[in-house]
Amino acid sequence: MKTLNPRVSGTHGETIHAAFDLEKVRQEFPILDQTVNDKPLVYLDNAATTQKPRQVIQAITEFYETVNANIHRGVHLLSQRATDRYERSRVLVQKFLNARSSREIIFVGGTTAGINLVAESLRRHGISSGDEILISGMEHHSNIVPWQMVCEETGAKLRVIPLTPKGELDLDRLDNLLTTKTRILSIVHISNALGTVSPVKELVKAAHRKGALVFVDGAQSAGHLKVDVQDLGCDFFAFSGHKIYGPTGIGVLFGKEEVLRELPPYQGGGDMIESVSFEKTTYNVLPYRFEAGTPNICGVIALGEAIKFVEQIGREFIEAHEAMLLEYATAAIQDVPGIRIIGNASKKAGAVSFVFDEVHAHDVGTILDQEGIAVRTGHHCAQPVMDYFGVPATVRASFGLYNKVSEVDALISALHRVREVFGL
Ligand code: 7TS
Repeated sequence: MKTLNPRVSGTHGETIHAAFDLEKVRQEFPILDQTVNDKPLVYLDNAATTQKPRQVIQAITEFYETVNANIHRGVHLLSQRATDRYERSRVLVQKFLNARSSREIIFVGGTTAGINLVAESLRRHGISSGDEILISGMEHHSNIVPWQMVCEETGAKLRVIPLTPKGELDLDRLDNLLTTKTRILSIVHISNALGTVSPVKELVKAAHRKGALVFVDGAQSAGHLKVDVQDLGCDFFAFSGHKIYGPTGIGVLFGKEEVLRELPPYQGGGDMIESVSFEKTTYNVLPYRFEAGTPNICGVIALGEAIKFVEQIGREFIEAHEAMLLEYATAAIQDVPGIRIIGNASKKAGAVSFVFDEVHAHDVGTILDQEGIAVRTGHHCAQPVMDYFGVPATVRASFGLYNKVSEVDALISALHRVREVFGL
């Protein structure tokens, strides 16, 4: 087994340990304390979903044991309590993203739901055959398909910022792709397949100069970097609760108030109306206009707990800790003969993707699982990325705030086991 890279431990490890007791944090995640195939669980599939700390799990139990009621409609105490907690979470999210107003925070099912909401609402607002929608070559399918659907229906054109061999956006092509025809640029903040961090702020400026809106897919960034939507300048930003230590089925769509005000509602139903008659219905104010029906009340409250948890640790710490793990893992993986890292962008976060040229990613994943190591293998819902790099699938190790250097060491020794099994 490889030992800790002294340069990495010297620069980052000491500061991190001084600021923070990793073992104590790990104890907050009951699921981590178990064996898989008789080996200690090493969970390196955080880009797919993160594990949940006790305070999130307890918030869910407590909600159903002591609070459960519908919101915004009851005068009774439980309903008021549920409404208070739900709305308190909205303010937590607002602060978490540094949005100007809590009216800009819409609770949705997740990142996918947020993208679909904006795509469909923009379509109704009027996208036509002369318009263009710009995405990039490293989008998750969730940030491709909804826009394709809009294009199919309206005749608008989908354009794509290509990648470079390092797995970065080819910004030399931007001038040709981003024009006054572009209605919206929808761009991933951190690629789930490559770990590449997009230069979002520069892209927002360029898009706004052409009069285009900007949607940032923050599924992989919200739990890893400090996100400030005012600083980024984007019009929309979406993330999923389950990727920032909260539950599944809940996520957030941020939209600038002046932009949201112009957009028609996405779904009709309860809570999104001001008054309904058969002749005319008027819609509620923001953000309720975009929250039709009984929402995931418990999910919103538990997401608020996840945000508190992340803030207690501090996103600066999380970012530095994960950067250390990524740097260490990248160096160690590169040293394993027969392995090739896919995506070598100068700015990466959270994840490292790689292939053995002679072993299919799924076989690697199976052997790693036998060693107790959970990674994701496949196309990561980013098939165009796989096509660009000419691989059917990659193995992806992705990090969370609770991962340790010794877990990366366990991954590396399991990769040597793959070589043994396949006689490489
Ligand atoms: N965008 C990006 C960049 C993602 O990584 C994901 C999920 C989504 C959107 C969709 O998020 P959802 O919560 O609405 O499903 N990514 C992954 C992944 O990499 N492995 O499993 C899910």
